[in-house]
Amino acid sequence: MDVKTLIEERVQTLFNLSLKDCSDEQAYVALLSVVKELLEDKKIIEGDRKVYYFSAEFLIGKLMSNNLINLGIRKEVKDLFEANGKSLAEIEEIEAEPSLGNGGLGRLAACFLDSIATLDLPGDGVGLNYHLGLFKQVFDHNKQCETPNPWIDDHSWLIPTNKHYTVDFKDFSLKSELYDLDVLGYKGNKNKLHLFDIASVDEHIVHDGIQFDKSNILKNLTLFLYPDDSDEDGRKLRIYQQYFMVSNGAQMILEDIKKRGISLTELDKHVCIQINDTHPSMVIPELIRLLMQEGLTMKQAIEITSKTCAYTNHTILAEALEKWPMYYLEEIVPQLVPIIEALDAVASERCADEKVAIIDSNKTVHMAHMDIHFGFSINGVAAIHTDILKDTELHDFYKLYPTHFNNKTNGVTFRRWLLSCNEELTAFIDKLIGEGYKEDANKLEELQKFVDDDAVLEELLAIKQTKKEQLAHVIEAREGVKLDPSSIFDVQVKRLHEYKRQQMNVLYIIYQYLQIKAGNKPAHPITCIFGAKAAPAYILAKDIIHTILCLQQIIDNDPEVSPYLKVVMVENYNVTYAESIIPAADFSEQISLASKEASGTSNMKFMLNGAVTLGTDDGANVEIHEFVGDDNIYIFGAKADTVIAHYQNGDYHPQDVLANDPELRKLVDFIVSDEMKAIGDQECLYRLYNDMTNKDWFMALLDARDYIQTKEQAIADFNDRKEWAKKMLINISKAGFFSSDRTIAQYNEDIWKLK
Ligand code: CRA
Repeated sequence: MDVKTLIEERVQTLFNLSLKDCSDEQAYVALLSVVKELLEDKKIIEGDRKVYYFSAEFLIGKLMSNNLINLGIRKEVKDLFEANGKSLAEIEEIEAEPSLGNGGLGRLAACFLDSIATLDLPGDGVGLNYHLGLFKQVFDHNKQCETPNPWIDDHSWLIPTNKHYTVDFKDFSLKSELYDLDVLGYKGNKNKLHLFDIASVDEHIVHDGIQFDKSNILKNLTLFLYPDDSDEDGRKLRIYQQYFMVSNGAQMILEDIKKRGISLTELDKHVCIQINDTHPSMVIPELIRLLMQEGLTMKQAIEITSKTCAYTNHTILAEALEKWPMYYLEEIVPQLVPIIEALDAVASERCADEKVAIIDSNKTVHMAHMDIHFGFSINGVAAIHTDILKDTELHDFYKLYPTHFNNKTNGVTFRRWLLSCNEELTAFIDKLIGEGYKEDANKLEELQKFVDDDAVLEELLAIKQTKKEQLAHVIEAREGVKLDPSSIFDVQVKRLHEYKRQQMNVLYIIYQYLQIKAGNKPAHPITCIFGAKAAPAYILAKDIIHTILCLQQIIDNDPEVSPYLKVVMVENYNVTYAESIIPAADFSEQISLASKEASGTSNMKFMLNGAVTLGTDDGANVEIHEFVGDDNIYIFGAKADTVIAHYQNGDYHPQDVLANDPELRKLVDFIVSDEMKAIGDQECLYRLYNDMTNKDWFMALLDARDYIQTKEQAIADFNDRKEWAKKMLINISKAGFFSSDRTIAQYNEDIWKLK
């Protein structure tokens, strides 16, 4: 039966209505039930060897659109709805977005699953089924507040399974429940994302935003992703979560191996476990423990585990390289302690230097160190990041295991970040070069032959304009803010963190505001769009949000300024929001302090959608720069080696910068000006001001001057529409390398070696 008839009949059976007469909600429910069945019928990708991607985060986003694309039926379904007076886009809106991730790392995991299936490789995800996700952001009095983000209802994509495992903690045991999601490859077969849960989780214990009793593990284990770990109970809960995830995953893997009649001594020939950052690191001692329970010696178990596990590092920020006090582990998972001690002993035989110890002299366990000593591969996520790991951050490990280090520059799935979110651009590319690029993204290069074709350049500009108008509608409906789609859409969307330097963008806005007040209008009106969540306990990040929202208000209320400058920070930025913001961007803000952004992935999505990068020589910006050349990107700021030297010498002082640049001082002073204090919270504003002028750990003032000048240049260049359209075209044509299909092919070639 064809899909149209299936959907029509389903509406009839479920609601006794015709498609024309049913509501959008009913249409969604019927569509979901049909699509789930179509997925169920798909073959599971099989192979003798399989990868398991262990990750605390899978920021999957809404799934309907992508499933329709990968099933190859989106057009049919769209036409069917249209013929019945409905809009597929509006129906897709109904789906709740799971917020099972923070940012790049979680979204990367989701892109990877899509590409693994698309390349027809056997590979499943292993994670947790957080009921309330990260949190939902709401703004109140220009401040971020956190509320729960429930997403599981009667109409979710989760498939209950009958699988259960027992996970032992020191004082109690938990029985897990496993839910699966089908992950379908593009026009292909499927893998699974396994999300573990427990039945006793109780959403009613949450009160006053996202507060809950962090010690009540039976009721809270899978409530939230990364519950606030600013206190000890929060940190311990994280260990409970992490161990629960990896123990379930390891048990599932071993069960499968035994079922296949494979000897556990051959595990490494059939399984590869990719450890996504340090959150799943306990899988190493857990796997060793389980193998020993099955009768292997410790020596054998260590050797096999080491040949099975591979680790990806996503950051050099110390705060994210997890270290746990040994007494936490003794209190929660004492069964792992003797194993970790044994691993530490083996490691110190290989090298006695405390710098590479698993357990340091304070009895703190360094999770990343365990991964590196007892994994067969360690990779960074962009060329410059991997170089910094080898040369600086992990240099001592690199000396020990030079052949284990490798780079895998991140990528993004074009199914979501082009085909699904930008139908107009997709259709235009199809017309120009055919559809081959959908299977081989490098074919986007063929677009280059149109670089002097006026009609093509004009159409590109027209598509961008359409996407800007669509975004303006979305933002007006959701935020009540009216944007001018003929202004430049300058976008910085990513987690709020000092190293990403949203505060430097704030200085630019103040600069432009003061210029306009002084009668100097910008070369072109500009709209600065922000989207970012701050970690609930990250005070300074929340202060930056507060500052942005206050500036937004001041500018909105100033008729002298608002025709030329507009600021909007969207509430609850998430994958769905990104899907309408990114296609509409003119400028892509990638302004992290060089050396600190391991890769970045929104930079790739923006480029693919024809935005031009304004960025530092950091993360994957470096590679983007190499691909597009100097003329099609705006690079500014201190280079990574200069920054690293500043940290090593301790010779960066924001006061020195301010002493030499009185104009810059005026910009910073504006944060605590009367205008700002009249509407803002003085404590927040002063905290940010004091930090920026006295500490400025991520050196926003160091690059601010160069940043402002570079952005002014970009604004001026924007006015030459034809030249700008060429930059857009070149960016799109060079984006092929940043497909996650390429990244995954490289993981497979060098690390996983499936098929
Ligand atoms: N924050 C890096 O900072 C990178 C992603 C995915 C991050 C990004 O630059 O693109 O990982 N690191 O590799 C991270 O989460 C714990 O470290 C990120 O998302």
